[in-house]
Amino acid sequence: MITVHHLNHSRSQRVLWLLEELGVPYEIKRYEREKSGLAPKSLQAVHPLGKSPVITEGKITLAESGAIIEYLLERHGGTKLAPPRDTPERLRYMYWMHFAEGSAMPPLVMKLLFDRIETSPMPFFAKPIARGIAGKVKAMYIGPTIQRNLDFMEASLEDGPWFAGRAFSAADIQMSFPVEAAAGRAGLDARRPRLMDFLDRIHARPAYQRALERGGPFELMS
Ligand SMILES: N[C@@H](CCC(=O)N[C@@H](CS)C(=O)NCC(=O)O)C(=O)O
Repeated sequence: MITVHHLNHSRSQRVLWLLEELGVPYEIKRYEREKSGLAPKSLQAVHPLGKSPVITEGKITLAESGAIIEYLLERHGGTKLAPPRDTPERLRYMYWMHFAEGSAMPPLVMKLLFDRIETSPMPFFAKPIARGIAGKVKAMYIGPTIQRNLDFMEASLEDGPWFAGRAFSAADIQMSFPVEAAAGRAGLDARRPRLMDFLDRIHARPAYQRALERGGPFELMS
């Protein structure tokens, strides 16, 4: 049996969704974020990095959502949710599978952290310095990088309704997290209609809704 070590409001929602799309049975072990937003220490007993998602199946323990998705497709997916090898769609699929965590998420996580620096309580004399530095990093690097990524993602959906092209694939599941995060905390809105339509279409999928029912509330931190 597959166990998904599921942290509330987190990337492990994608794994639940994938398993629902595949129709593969699984159980959930739940972990609640601490006040700080960090995962509880108990997750480190499952995997040394203590991040979610992690899955266990028999003797296998696997972290990192991209690796988990590839593993689950190889072992339980058959030919589902990945375009055939040696096709242009497969190359697009690979690209977006890696882009999600390699390029899209880092500036979105940086934005979350630097936004917090700006609003965190601190001694009055430190405030202008901390806010000044945070504002500069956001203006020089984080904001423009997020906007360029979003423009690129929006343009790529011109070639097909899904990230790998005409067919829905696991790349859409992997890309859902940065798109949801950008809508939640980085200004993604109706000015990028293809990405907003992507969100509407994934939210309407029965497997997405089943995963929400099993996983519980899913709101990305701001
Ligand atoms: N690149 C990793 C990122 C894992 C990660 O940072 N997960 C977050 C949840 S969205 C987490 O566990 N945060 C709590 C913490 O860092 O303590 C993946 O895709 O699995």
